[in-house]
Amino acid sequence: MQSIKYSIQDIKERLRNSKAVTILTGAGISAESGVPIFRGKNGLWKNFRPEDLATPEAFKREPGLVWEWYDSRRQTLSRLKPNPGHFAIAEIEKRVKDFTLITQNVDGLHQLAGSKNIIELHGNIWRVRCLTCGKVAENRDVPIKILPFCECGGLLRPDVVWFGEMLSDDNLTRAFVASDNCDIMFVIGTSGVVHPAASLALRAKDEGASVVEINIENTPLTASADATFLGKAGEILPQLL
Ligand code: BV8
Ligand code: ZN
Repeated sequence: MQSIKYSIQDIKERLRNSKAVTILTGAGISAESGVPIFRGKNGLWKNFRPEDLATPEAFKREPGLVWEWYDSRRQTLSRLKPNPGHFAIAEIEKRVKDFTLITQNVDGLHQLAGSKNIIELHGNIWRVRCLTCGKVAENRDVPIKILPFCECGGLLRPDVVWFGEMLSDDNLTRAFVASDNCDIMFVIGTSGVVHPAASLALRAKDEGASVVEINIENTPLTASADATFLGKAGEILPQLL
């Protein structure tokens, strides 16, 4: 496997000599597990785009419709498993002194694959949060009763970050620290359009890290990456071990 300037061997060498490694993943790392990506042909659900439903306004207006979308994603996810790309990332974490995984995904597949130090920038689809008392709890009901309510009687929402919502300060700070202090950052399976996640690779680069992109196509991040490996994450990542 060859990127323009570097071979997998070169990257393996860099990885071996790195003290601090940060990995940023997007929906593409879960594609080979069968999880639909957001911005592909099958990114629509009942002709709705994620940007139409993953918003506080949509939930306020039609909580039932938004919960139907999340319930259908949870039902699909409950039958899916991590793929070799997730497992390779969990293995890299074991071999590196200082490792951080930053994921935009809400599917929980990195945890299932054994990753430990994970920053879930956009939350987790298996957690719910009460709009009244704020209680956050894990909820694995498949299907989930629509509409779901808290013991306090408050309406439950998915504990994810919607468009137009702030990411948690704590997660964002941890993600900035992990981007600023790594020797190498891998950016895997993300279209690089959603901010502030998309800016993390530029931060890492500005702080002197090597940025290695793994994607099946070029993205807005390709121009600033030191190396881009075009191909499936589930096939490329195991070659780094
Ligand atoms: C915020 C959780 C401050 C919910 C998600 C105009 C310009 C710039 C920014 C904005 C703008 N207008 C608004 C904004 C801000 C907005 C934003 O970035 N919008 C974008 C769409 C332009 N961001 C926000 O609102 C964020 N908050 O900014 O707060 C603020 C506050 C108030 C007002 C303004 C700002 C919150 C963003 C979080 C949204 N929540 N998800 C849920 O999942 O239900 S985002 C959603 O997109 C997912 O989390 C997903 O992970 C994420 C990013 O998408 P990707 O992961 O990259 O997935 P995608 O399908 O796009 O790409 C998949 C890639 O994989 C592709 O490149 C494909 O080639 C590749 N691939 C496929 N198969 C493989 C593969 N690669 C390797 N191997 C394979 N096998
Ligand atoms: Zn409550």
